[in-house]
Amino acid sequence: MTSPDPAWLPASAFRPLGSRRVRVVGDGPLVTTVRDEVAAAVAGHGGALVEDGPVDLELVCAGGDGSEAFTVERAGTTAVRATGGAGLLYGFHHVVRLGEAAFGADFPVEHHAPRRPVRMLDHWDNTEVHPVMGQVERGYAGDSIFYADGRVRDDLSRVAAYARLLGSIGVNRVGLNNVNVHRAEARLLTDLLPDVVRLAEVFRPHGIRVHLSVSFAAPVTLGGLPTADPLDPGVRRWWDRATADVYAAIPDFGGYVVKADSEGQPGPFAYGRTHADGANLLARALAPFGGTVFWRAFVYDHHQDWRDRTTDRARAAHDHFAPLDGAFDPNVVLQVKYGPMDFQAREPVSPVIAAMPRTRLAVELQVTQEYTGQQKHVCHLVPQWREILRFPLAGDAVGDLVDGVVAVSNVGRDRFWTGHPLAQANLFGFGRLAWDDRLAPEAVLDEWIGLTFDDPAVREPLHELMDGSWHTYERYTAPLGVGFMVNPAGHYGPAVDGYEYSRWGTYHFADRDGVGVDRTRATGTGFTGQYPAPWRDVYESLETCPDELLLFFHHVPYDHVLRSGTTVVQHIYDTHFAGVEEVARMVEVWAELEGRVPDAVHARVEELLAEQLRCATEWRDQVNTYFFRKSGVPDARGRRIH
Ligand code: GCV
Repeated sequence: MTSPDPAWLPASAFRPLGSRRVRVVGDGPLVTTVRDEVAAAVAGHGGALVEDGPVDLELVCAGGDGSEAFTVERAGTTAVRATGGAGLLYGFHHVVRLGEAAFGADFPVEHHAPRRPVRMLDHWDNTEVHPVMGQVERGYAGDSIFYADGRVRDDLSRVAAYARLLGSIGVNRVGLNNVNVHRAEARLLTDLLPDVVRLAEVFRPHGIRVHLSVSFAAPVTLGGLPTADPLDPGVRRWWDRATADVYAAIPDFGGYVVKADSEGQPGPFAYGRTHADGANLLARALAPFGGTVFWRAFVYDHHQDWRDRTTDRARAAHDHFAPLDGAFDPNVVLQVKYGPMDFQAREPVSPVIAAMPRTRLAVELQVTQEYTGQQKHVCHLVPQWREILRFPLAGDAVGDLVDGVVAVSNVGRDRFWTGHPLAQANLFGFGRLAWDDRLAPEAVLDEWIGLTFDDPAVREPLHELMDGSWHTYERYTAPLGVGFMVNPAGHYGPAVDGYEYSRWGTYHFADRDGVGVDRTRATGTGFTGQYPAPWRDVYESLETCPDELLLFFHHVPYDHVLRSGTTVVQHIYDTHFAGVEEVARMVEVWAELEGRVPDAVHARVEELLAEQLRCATEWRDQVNTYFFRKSGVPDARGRRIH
């Protein structure tokens, strides 16, 4: 096969509509986008965008009410109907995804609507390269597609392709800069605003509103005021004015994203104020314009003393935020990481999501694979997100308790956009699940494969390679939910004790007798008490705690017998051997795909799988050796441990 375009389009590469005749009815900017999309999809394939006469596909927008819903049916003609431009756009992309199935047998009217209004990607992009965090913090796909040399790039063609992709999967908000806001990036709010206007223009035609991450200290650092106290009238005036200026330039600006009092970022605590005081300050500046503040709940003590077993980082978000339920303005969305720690391959769902019924919430996922192989490893995360979003936390599932799903994006200027070409499936799958978390992960992956590769014979091997890859990753890394064990420097590769005596609050407490963190109410940090019934008791008890989370909640001896019937230490050995074998099998499966996928894609994935196998082997050997040395317990099957 020939090499792909150097800028290989992300998934859903807009399959053409072939020789179909299509009519688009309606007015408005997003209807214009649909017309442009249709024109591009039929051009050169014998199809046509027509005004009259018989058609194969009719796309009708009956109004301009902002609705994102649409209906689709087929009775001789395929018809998509919406009352808002966004609905029509989503309906059009739905038909593209259906492909031939949209034009086969007749089918009755189907109603489609997103399950929640907020579907957002946050970019941790810096406008310039920072010595410690690079240009994209936790970015594994090259430089930022937005910025170069401290400003927005002149050539935004990649951003245009990206916006188109996001529109096609239903993402409707984008955060344009890193939540860690440094001096340079803070200026996006003020003198770099004309640059932000250009980005907003590129996203707007795809139904996407842009957001800026702002520094809580901006009134001081940008405005020269003596304080950023949220109750100070001068501070309030500063935010009101800055916000009005943004809306004068970008009338559909989405609002702010704020990381406050977290990992060194400034916040209301410095003034003895609460996070509700801080969030409401910004919310009130945004409210007259219909803007929203996304206030992150990732607040914890990052200068912890490892000797102190009573401080538990997992407790922090709930301790800080649950007492504030009901105190936030209606245009505040509290953005909560899915787990109580930090985007690990396995964590329980954050109890904050059940604790704040009077607060608008969004759950935050990580598409960028910081702790899941950094886009060097195949780790298809859609099954994890599905599990999180459908987890029955408080009667209702997590997805039903939140207004929004937010994720950290994984794209950059890499030839394949996501470093690992198969990591595009995570980006695509995020959008699809954010739209409807009841979709089956295999079905979502199947859509991605169909939209991305030409040869139908790749489907089965790709499913074999990707469907279970999150579990594979989990098997060869930190065991039984204990988390971390990564290199502190970059979070890639094993360092079992890397974080053990650090200030970050991420410990496993392994000694000669056992391992795990006691978070019970009876003898530990009491974290289990933050959960509603039944989870507070399910997690509290050794008998009922699920195996995969055992070491997150309990410190147990190595010979503790899991619900699966095997001991903890034997489970560690078994899963680590199995994980590496599974990666070796991935290498074989991929080898069979040579010639069936574009050569450059094949070469890149082949190279990365070799690295995944090397790294998984290193994980296996370090973890197994570590626990063998600590416990002195040999592998029951006599395999080689170093
Ligand atoms: C952007 C983790 C990451 C940081 C990230 C932080 C956050 O700690 O390592 O890179 O900061 O989470 O979510 O704010």
